[in-house]
Order: sequence, then structure tokens, then C-alpha cells
Amino acid sequence: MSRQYRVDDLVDFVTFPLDQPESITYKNVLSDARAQLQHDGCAVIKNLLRPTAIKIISQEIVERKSTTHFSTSSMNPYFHSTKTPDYPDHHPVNTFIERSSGFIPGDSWDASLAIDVLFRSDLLTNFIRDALETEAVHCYADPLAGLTANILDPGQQFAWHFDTNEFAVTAMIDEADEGGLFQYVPMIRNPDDEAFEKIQQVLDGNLETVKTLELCAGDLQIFRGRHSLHRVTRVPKTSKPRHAAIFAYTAEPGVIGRVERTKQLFGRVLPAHEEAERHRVRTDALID
Ligand SMILES: O=C(O)CCC(=O)C(=O)O
Ligand SMILES: [Fe+2]
Repeated sequence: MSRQYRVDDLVDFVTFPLDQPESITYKNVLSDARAQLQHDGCAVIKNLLRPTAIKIISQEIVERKSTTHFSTSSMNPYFHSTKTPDYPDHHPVNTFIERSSGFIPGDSWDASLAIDVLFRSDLLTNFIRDALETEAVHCYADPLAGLTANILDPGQQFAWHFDTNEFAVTAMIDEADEGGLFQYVPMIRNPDDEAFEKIQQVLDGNLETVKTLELCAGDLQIFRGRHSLHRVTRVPKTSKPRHAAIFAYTAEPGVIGRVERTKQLFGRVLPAHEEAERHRVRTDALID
């Protein structure tokens, strides 16, 4: 499938010269993103997408909206929906909150689309790698969860959770008129500490440690979601829907999601998921 779009059709290289990493402008954008990520694991690059790119990608999402898998479920922050008797009732593992949003899956897109060009762009992944000050950034190899659009129709919300992949990149495409806010608690857990007590306080409604982002259409967010508890607040019934393109990346190549989570998010699995379950590639021992 041929590519119709180039990255510079979608991103203004005068303001964001992704193709000139040695330029002063690039270095300024990069050092700002790095500072934000070092501060709390989240960076927002305002207005990265051209207005025309927002329109094109919005249309790509709307055209595929019928393939969204909506799954209203009650889930804990680790994406599980069933009680674990080994833990007390009042514990994050046994605290279940509504997730009613849905995802347009990875296999709804093809290489001709602007959303796919951005996700797989070396220029963008190089920038993300440099912002995260990491050695390599690979597109999440999961055929359903790698490139998705998160859909929150009026009335829906995405409950508190941790991501499986180390970092994600979100391009806001259509923001809600009201609600649909991205909230997070920076670095609440780490590989040596599950921080169950702190997490429980947030789940119980104590929002003191919570930060809220005001994302607008065209903004790009780079987020370390494996250690920072996060959610998208409810979009009220009176609002227009919220659509965000989600680009998932991993530090290691070839990572594929778990069968249980894939079924929950997409309602199905592909042979690649069954295969991966037999040869898991994981980078830490935290609960999902
Ligand atoms: O839509 C968003 O802004 C983030 C959604 C999210 O946290 C996720 O897809 O894991
Ligand atoms: Fe997430």
C-alpha cells in the first residue's frame, strides 16, 4: 500500500524540524520535552500536528469508528476484572472501576493513512527516543494494540490504570467540549515498590497527588504509563466524543500483549498473541 502522506505534510518542519536534529530549534523543542519527562514522566508538545493533519486523522478515525471495540467492564488498575482472594477487599487489586471507552484496533488501519505514517515515522520515533533519553524506541509489535484510537463517546470514561508498555505517545485529535481529561499520578510505583497504599488512596477519591492535562487537538503527549497511574475522566452526555490516536512503543522490539488483556480491550486475539503467550518478552516483574 503506497504512502500518500509524508511526515512534513502532517508536522510543520519549520517549527518542529524533526528532519534536522542538529538545528537549534530541534534542540530547544527536545530539551523542553526532556525537562518535562525528567520532571514527572510526561511531556506535552503543543500544536505538533498541522491543522490539516488534525482534520485528515479525525476523518480516518471517524471512518473506522464502527470497528471500535467498546467493552464496558469494571477493572482494577492492572486491567483485571476478577477478585483475587489472596488480597484484602480494600486493596487496588480488588478495586474495580468502570471502563466504558473503546479502541479502534491496529488492524483497522493501513499504510496509506496519515495516522499510520506518523506512528511509524523514524523522524518521530527518533525524537521520542531522544526525549526519553533512551537507546531505542520500537513500535509496539502488537498487531491490535500498537496503533489504536481511544474513543470516548458521550457518557464514557477510562478508569485508573497502568499501561503494559513502558511509554505511549498520544496525539489528541478531537477533544471533548467538557470532561475527557487526562489525569495522572507521576511515578506512583517503581519496579521495587508496587505502592498499593498510595494507589488505593487515589482509587478512593483522594486527588491530592493527581495532575490534570489540558490537551488540545494537535498536541502530542509522551507518557511513561507503566509507573504512573492514569485515567481519562468521564465525557459528559452533552459533549461531543473524544478521539485520541495512541501510538504505543516499547524499549525492546517484538513485544506483544497478553491474551487476557487483548481479549478485554479488543474482544479477540490473533494467532500472534497465542504464540507470544508461550514465549513472553517482558522487561520487569510488576503486576500488569
Ligand atoms: O486517551 C488517552 O489520553 C489515554 C488512554 C490510555 O491511557 C491508554 O490507552 O492506555
Ligand atoms: Fe493508559
